[in-house]
Amino acid sequence: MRYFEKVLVANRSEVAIRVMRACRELGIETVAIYSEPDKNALHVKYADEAFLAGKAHPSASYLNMERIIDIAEKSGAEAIHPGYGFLSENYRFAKACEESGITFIGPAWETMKAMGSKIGSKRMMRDAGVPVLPGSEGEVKSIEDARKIAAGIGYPVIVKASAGGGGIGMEIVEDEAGLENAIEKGMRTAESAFGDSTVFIEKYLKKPRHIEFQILADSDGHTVHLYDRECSIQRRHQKLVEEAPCPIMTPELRERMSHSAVDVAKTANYMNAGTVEFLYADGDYYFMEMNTRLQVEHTITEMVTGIDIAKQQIAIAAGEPLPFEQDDISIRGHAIECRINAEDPLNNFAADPGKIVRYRSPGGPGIRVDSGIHMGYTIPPHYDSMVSKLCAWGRDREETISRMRRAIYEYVIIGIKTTLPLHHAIMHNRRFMAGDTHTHFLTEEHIVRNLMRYLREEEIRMHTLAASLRHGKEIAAVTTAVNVYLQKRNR
Ligand code: MV4
Repeated sequence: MRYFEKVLVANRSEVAIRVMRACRELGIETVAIYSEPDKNALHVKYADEAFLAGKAHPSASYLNMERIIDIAEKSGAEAIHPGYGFLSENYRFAKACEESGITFIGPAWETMKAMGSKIGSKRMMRDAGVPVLPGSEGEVKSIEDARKIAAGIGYPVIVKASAGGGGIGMEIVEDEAGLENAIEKGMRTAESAFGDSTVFIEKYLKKPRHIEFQILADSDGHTVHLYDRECSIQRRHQKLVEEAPCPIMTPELRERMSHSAVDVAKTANYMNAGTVEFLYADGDYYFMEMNTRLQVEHTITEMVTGIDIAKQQIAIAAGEPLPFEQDDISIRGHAIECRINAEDPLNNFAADPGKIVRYRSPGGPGIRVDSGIHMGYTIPPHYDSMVSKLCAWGRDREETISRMRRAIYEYVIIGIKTTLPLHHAIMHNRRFMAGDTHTHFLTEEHIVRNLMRYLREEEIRMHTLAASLRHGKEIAAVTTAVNVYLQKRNR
């Protein structure tokens, strides 16, 4: 089945390639768009056709709706896949596609709009019987109102922006004395970030886990889940490590949570691949939000279910019914994803774009690498720092961790600093090995502060070499830099 003749992929880097791979398997021609600094990027080379969308700034290129729709029309693409980030959750873009007679590979724009409001989606799901955290009934209208609600649910509480995302506008409140300030600060931040100052409050969970369910729903409303993922290991609301399934999942909890996840999708009239996010603490779970896009971490669900989620998205958008029932879907083994970012974990994760002077990608049993980089490639500084996703599959969690460690050992990226050393440390942390993670895992385990202690000389040498080669230092200077690092560690 071809579904479409030609699809435009409105994204860049690894996810653009991921989507084009699905198209190529389906015999669909691909159209890439690119910004000026991306003219030599891998996704441009991979596509059958590529068009310049505009200058480096996303608003001129990857967020330039008019231009993208124009390119789709000119190239004869019948559908647009938005990937993740950029326009993927922008209902105005989905609506504009529809109005131009182009299929947006995603849910109906009305669903995207409804799920974009945290207050609206929370209310909708509560009314449908899905567990949500106790809190304000919608928007906080006055400080008196907020005081009453907070006193009712008990401190600590959290102030959240309804239009929010990425933790922006979130304020934790320990007691009544801090409430007024937190609401004002949350409203101000939300207004400047989203142009919408609407905030709500709810009970704050101190160390929740982030557990999410992958959903697939076709245009007839046939909805299935593809099991769960654990995504608790993150830094400043950026996920770093994800795994499938969640290591603490039990058959009873999965029964309840998956049922809720499917209820969420059905309540939202959902069509497409999607993710239902929950917070979990002490045996209870609560609906957080629904992501209406293909997610970065879809790969690990593909590894344990054997289902190609990107291909399913395309089939669903073409109006095809899902080719399986819930009972046909099972999981086998365990998968982990490490996000490789061009960042220096030893320098507060400062972005470190630049030229890759040596590159060797891992391989062998159970390894999948989805990346947008290669030897000699220069990472432009204008975009997200995630450059590669290293995924491992094993028959059980232990084998998966050992394969991930082995793949990290094999992975050579020289010329930029990356999060590889951090992943080495996480994969050797005792609590991680025990599956004992939560949203404050990295800070509580002091992984970053103690990074040196986790690293073998080889990793430190590689990490140091990365920067040294980039700056064209002499070998003697590199050796000195390595020695400085090793001395620091041994202190
Ligand atoms: C929370 C919470 C605790 N209690 N809500 C962070 C981003 C946004 N999607 C929701 N977030 C949280 N909401 C209540 N009521 C803790 C977090 C949170 C978090 C959630 C998921 C993954 C990582 C996190 C890290 C810090 C805080």
